[in-house]
Amino acid sequence: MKKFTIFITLACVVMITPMALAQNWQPAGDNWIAKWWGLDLVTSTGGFNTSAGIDYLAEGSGGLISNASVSTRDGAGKTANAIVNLPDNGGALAWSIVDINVEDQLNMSTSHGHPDARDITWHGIIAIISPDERTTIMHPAHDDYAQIWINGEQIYDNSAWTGGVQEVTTPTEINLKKGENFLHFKCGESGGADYVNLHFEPTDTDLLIAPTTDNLFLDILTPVEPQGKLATQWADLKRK
Ligand SMILES: [Ca+2]
Ligand SMILES: [Ca+2]
Repeated sequence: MKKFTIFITLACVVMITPMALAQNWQPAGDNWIAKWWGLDLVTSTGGFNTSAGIDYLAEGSGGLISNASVSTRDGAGKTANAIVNLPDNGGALAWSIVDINVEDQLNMSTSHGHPDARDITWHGIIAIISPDERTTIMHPAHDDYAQIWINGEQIYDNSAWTGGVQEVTTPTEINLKKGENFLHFKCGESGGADYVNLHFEPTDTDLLIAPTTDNLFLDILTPVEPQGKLATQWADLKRK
C-alpha cells in the first residue's frame, strides 16, 4: 500500500513537473522580449544578403536542426545536443541564454560581448505559451535583414533595417496555437547598427514567454512524447 502511494506520487510529480510548476515567465503584451535562447554569433558572413540565403543551422549541424526546425518543439529540443560547427564562420557555436539590451542599437553585438561587430548573423529562439488558439500581431525591429519562423514556417522576410531598435516598419499577423509555440528570429548584419527586438500586442499579456527571467529554457519545455496530454493538463491547471 505504502509503495503504491509512493509510486503514484512519483508518477504525478514526473508527469506534472515540466509545465505545471509556477515559472518566472518573461512578460509578453507589448514588452520587448529581453531573453532569448541564442546561438553564438555566426561571423565572417560576407554581409546580410549572403547570410540570408544560408541555413547555418542545417549546414553546421549536418542537418540535425535547421532554421525552420528550431521553431518547433522537436528542433528546439535538439539544440540541447546541437553544436553548430562552422569552421569558416566562427567555429563550434553553442546555444545559451542570451540577454539583449532592448534599448541598444548594437544589441546583436553586445548580447554576445562584442562592442560593434560587422558581417555577423544572430539566431535566437523563444517559446510562447498561449492559453488559446489566436491570431495576433508581432512587431519586429531589426538591422539588418530579419527572417522569422513560427511553428516550422517562415512568416517574415525583410531585408530592410527598420530605422531604430524600437522602430517597427512591418507589424505582421501570426497564428498561435493553444499551448507551446516556438519562434526563431534570425538577423544578418553587414555594418553599422545591429539590433533585434520583438514584442506582441498590448492585449497579449496572457502569453507566457521562455526563457524565463531566471534563465530556464530547455528544462521547462514539455516532454516530446506526451505533449498533447501534458499541454491539456497544464491548461486545465492554469484555469483552476
Ligand atoms: Ca547594420
Ligand atoms: Ca555593427
